Amino acid sequence: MKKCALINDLSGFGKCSLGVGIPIISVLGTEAHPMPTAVLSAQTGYDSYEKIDLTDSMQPFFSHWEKMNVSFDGILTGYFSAEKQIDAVLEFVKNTDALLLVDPVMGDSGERYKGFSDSLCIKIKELALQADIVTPNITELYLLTGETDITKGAQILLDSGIKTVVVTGIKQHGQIGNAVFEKGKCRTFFSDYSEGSFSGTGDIFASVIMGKLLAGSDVFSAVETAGDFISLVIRNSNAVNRNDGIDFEKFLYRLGVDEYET
Ligand code: PXL
Repeated sequence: MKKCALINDLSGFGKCSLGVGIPIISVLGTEAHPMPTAVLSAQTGYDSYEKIDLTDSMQPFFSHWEKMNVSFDGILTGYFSAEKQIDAVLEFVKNTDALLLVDPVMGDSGERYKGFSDSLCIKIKELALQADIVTPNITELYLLTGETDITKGAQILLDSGIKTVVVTGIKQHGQIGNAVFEKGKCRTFFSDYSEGSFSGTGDIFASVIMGKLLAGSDVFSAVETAGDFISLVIRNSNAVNRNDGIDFEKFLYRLGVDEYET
């Protein structure tokens, strides 16, 4: 089977990060290998949370993976809480030809998440510039490029050498779009929009894209599937608190690969 390293936190509540990445990559037919950046009682959007930081474990964990002689087809990164974590990842990705998808988790709805200092955002940008694909929302695109114009912001990232830029959460005419930019190409895929913004949708989006790409899809159909999946799940979720996340579990089977022999 193909292998994907998932570098992200594990949050007890808030259905996000590894909590969504592992099942989604798995249901799409790839082995998920988690490298936790932190363990939290709940994601940071809640009023309070407890956190165990795993910064100092990451480099030894990567070294151990190297000793095990494992190699990865994909590497998906998400939430980081310290610059040193990203230094460990930069070292790890140096010696791999895996597909690198960096979800530059920094903020949403015009605001940075708690704890995202200027220096952490600069380090996240350094990692993003090594990626094959990045999936910023509009807030993160601005934090990466200083641009509020989506096309101009995406172009800056393409010009820095990133092959594919997927800008998420573009609201237009009552729909929500995700725009794929590659050199000389731009296609936006719209899905039905339900009011609100929910924990973990960015993580679900990036995980579906990685899983679909490793299963052989092109990036355009991967983005279309990811957007339609999130739209379907939100319409069928009963979220009272945005921090709780959405009920992706009920629809995981829709992503499933059904071509295996029984
Ligand atoms: O879904 C993004 C995310 C991931 N991990 C943690 C977070 C957030 C957003 O707030 O707090 C811990």
